[in-house]
Amino acid sequence: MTTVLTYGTFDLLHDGHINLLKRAKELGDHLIVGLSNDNFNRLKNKETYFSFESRKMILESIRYVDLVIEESNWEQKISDVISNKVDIFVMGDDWKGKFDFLQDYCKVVYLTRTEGISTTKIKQDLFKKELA
Ligand code: C2G
Repeated sequence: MTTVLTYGTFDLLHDGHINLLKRAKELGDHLIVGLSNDNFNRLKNKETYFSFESRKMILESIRYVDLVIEESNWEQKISDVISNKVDIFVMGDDWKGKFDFLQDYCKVVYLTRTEGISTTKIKQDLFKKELA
């Protein structure tokens, strides 16, 4: 069995997130998502609309996702890779190079981001609509 691991906030879920999860799953048989908890999002300067519990429930309903674990800090990736026997670590290429240190433990793959969509863009577009 090939286990794949990725991380993210996955707030206001959109097709860019799904494209990433779909392609990550296609690299193996078992996809684990490290979901940023509310505290860690504050560390990442990310204001989320949905709580960790809501974002977790939403992710667990996606056919590509087999397990959701909690992401609470920047330092947990090596132990997550080891304890979950991860074969492939995947992130969108906005993170290209940032996680190459994991190559000592598993394959590292950066997938192209989906253009034209982001949680920030959704919020900005909705705000503009509100003003119109
Ligand atoms: N993504 C994408 N295309 C988009 C938007 C996001 O492929 N248009 C990908 C990102 O590259 C990331 C994943 O979807 O791989 C989740 O994106 P975010 O929720 O924004 O995650 P991020 O805040 O980048 O968290 O420790 C790593 C961090 O937790 C990554």
